[in-house]
Amino acid sequence: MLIALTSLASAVSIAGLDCSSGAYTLSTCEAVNEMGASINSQYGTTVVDEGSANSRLTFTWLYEQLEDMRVSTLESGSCRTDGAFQGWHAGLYDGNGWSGMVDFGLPSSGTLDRKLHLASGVVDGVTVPMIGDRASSYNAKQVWLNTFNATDWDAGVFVRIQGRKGLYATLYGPCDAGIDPQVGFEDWYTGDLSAAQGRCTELSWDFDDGTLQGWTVEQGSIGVSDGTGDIAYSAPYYLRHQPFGSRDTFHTTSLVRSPFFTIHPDHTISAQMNGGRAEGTSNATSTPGSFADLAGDTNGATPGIHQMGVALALADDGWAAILQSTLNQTDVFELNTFDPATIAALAGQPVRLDFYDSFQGSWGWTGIDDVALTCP
Ligand SMILES: [Ca+2]
Ligand SMILES: [Ca+2]
Repeated sequence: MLIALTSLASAVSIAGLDCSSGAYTLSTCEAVNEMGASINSQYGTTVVDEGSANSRLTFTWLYEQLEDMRVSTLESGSCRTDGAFQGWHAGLYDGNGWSGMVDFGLPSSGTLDRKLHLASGVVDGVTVPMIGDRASSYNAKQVWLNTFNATDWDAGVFVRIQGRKGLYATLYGPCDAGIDPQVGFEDWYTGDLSAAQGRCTELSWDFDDGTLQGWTVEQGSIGVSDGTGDIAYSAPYYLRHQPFGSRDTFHTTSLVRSPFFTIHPDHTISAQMNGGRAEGTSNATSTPGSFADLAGDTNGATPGIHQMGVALALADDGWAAILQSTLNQTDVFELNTFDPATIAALAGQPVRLDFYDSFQGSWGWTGIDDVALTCP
């Protein structure tokens, strides 16, 4: 009876790796087992099987590929120094596109551009235009690298199952701030990413879902506003001093930061701005080189620069350029654009936007909306 049960079990399939055996890196092993189960479930029959005649359709092969990637990119510190990834993303592709699941249960799907080796897609109903826009490959090594922005990646392997159908199994996460995943994954990928790097990718934030859309409030009193108290706001939500009633009076210096992104020489970077000029009713009288040059609060007696604006911050936090309203003192928005030559000179660099306010007084507030990187 015991023999019969054992042979029956091995004849059906082997469900996965024994992650507790000590032979595997636990996080990678568990991710591979979960991905294999998810892919089998999505396909509707067993394709990832330790007993498969195709060695690439086994848990062991997937583990070896993804562990090699983890060690050579994450543990080596070329992408991230603590060796960890955030989660997994796995699914199926065919001649028309791809669909899969993210580890925490989000469905994803999209299309493939086989000529450009680019993938676009939708995750949980939200269009993710950046998937593969900077890099996406299924090269001879059968690896797939997507870079979403200047820090976030999704990378792993794909395997043909039959005809034009196949599976993909990837890990995802961020590189350390300031490390471009296209650089961090270069040695593992062993391919030319320059063509993908040459593509201009549009990106924008309108805050119209009432959230910061990935921007972070570091300090101070700027938040997402629905325009309450501001008579002529042009859109449902934007970023502004909160609450509006205290807009011209004393506050701790405010700083709100965008996610990192990488500049392309063809990018135009602009923002709709309303409220006061750089110094309320006046234009800027000095140029801060970084956030550290600002006063800690808006009291005129506090040492440092008192000003409002949007700075283009480099990975070392230095400010390469500043966008400030010079025509305003109005609730109506106007479009302000960074100097194109300054943007072109920063091509390839990971940067982010710092929206700051260390000024108080008449028109002592500024609002921003529709912050956008556009391409020709
Ligand atoms: Ca808006
Ligand atoms: Ca202010």
